[in-house]
Amino acid sequence: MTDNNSKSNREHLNGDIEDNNNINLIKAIVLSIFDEKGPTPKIVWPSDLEEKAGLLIAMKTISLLMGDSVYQDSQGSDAGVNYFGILPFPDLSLNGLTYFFLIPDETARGQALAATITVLINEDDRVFFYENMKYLRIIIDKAASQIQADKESDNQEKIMKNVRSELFEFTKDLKDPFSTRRQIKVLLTGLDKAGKSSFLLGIRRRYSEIIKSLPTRGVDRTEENLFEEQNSVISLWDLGGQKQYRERFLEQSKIYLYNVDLIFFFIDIQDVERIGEALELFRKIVTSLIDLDEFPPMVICLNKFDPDLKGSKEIFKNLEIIADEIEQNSDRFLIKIFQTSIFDHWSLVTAYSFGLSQLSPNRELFRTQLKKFAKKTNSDAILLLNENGIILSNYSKDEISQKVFEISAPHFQELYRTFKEYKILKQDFLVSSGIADESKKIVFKKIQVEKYNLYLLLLIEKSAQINKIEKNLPDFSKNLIELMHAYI
Ligand SMILES: Nc1nc2c(ncn2[C@@H]2O[C@H](COP(=O)(O)OP(=O)(O)OP(=O)(O)O)[C@@H](O)[C@H]2O)c(=O)[nH]1
Ligand SMILES: [Mg+2]
Repeated sequence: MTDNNSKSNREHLNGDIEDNNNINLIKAIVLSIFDEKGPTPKIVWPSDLEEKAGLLIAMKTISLLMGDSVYQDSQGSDAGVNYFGILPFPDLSLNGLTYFFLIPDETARGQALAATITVLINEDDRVFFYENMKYLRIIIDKAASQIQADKESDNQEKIMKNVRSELFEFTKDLKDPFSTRRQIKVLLTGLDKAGKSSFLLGIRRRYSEIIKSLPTRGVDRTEENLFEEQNSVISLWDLGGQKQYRERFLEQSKIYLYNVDLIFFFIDIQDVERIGEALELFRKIVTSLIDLDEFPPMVICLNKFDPDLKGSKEIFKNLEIIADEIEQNSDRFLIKIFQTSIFDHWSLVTAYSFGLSQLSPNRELFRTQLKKFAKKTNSDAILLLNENGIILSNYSKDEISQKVFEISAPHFQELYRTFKEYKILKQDFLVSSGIADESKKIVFKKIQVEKYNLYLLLLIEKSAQINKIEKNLPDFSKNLIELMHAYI
């Protein structure tokens, strides 16, 4: 960022907005609407943004929203259309945060117009989006709701002007809007012996170390890399649960809980006597978080739910009591409860992946892409996995297919791993002969999305042709490329 640069930019603005230190951060704001002329940049700031650039932004964002099927099927009432995504615009050297929504309009096909609001910054500054997602979402969401509610398109100009001043106001107050890497803090907490450290070893398939592992002293910090190259550093803080460490953690909750992005809380459900103590710790953490005004998503692992306990009535009753208690205490948080065990690798993967996916601002866009692909390939359910078997995104048509999938997917992944290990796999996919009611099959397929090695699991009709998948794969992979760059 040279002085020269900022000067010319200031002239650009023509006194349009107030001068401030971060004037360079937000480069453009565009409201695009799909009208009779196609994707159109309706309200554009700065006013002298190149016409070509405006068009490119409108085309790219709207086409991702509409694809070809999602919008047509929506009939104007698809509640799933409100979502955010981060998209690179390499031709403009910009990165955009886009909100996708529909504007009700009786005269339009499907009774709605597809629309996007895109805020653009230099591609080098993209961490700004990730770091400030929470606030940016509120500002942009509000503007979109106003546009949706407003019958007069004349007011759009005013609404967009407001967004602009709110965004500028917001960036003015930031200490370091130009930091280069997003720092993500993930905590694993719970009583001692709840199984936190074993969970992490299990996820990493370091089973032989589990029996040797000792109680954690203080904090054990490691990093998670979903991909070889990523924009963020994900730090996992495995907090020792013994009394002395627990107390220090609660006393210095500011240090531990400040700016936390995600919490995994572990309860040993076999240790019936200490369940009360575990819940008390949970309540204390929730209170501290509220005091600090931090509301991270929380994943609760009801742990040591080993496969041989699945029939136990007593355990089931306990699980229900714990779930009720947790939900009562945390209505201001996004909470998801999982039953986990180190003897059920998939249970670890599901809980862990759910948590990590909460960190991706593009999770809704990924799901939309999977949904589209599912329609085109007649799939009931799809999972997208990274190289380590972490689930990046999933979609299922209904609960039954999700269940069938949950039961069969892990076996598949295991089979694929084994076959690959022994190099007896000739092609890059595996197909089951028939599962559940024999009318479905599962396809496990390796896909290459630029430098990323990914895996797809699809639950499809037994009669479905594999070439239907092959045919639609290039488009699907192409759409994923840019989302992958911005996954985390
Ligand atoms: N049966 C069963 N045992 C488990 C499971 N997970 C962990 N364990 C055992 O529970 C004990 C404690 O596990 P850790 O992972 O060290 O527990 P922790 O929560 O990290 O404990 P602290 O570091 O002291 O806070 C070990 O003996 C593990 O082998 C599980 O899912 N099922
Ligand atoms: Mg530990």
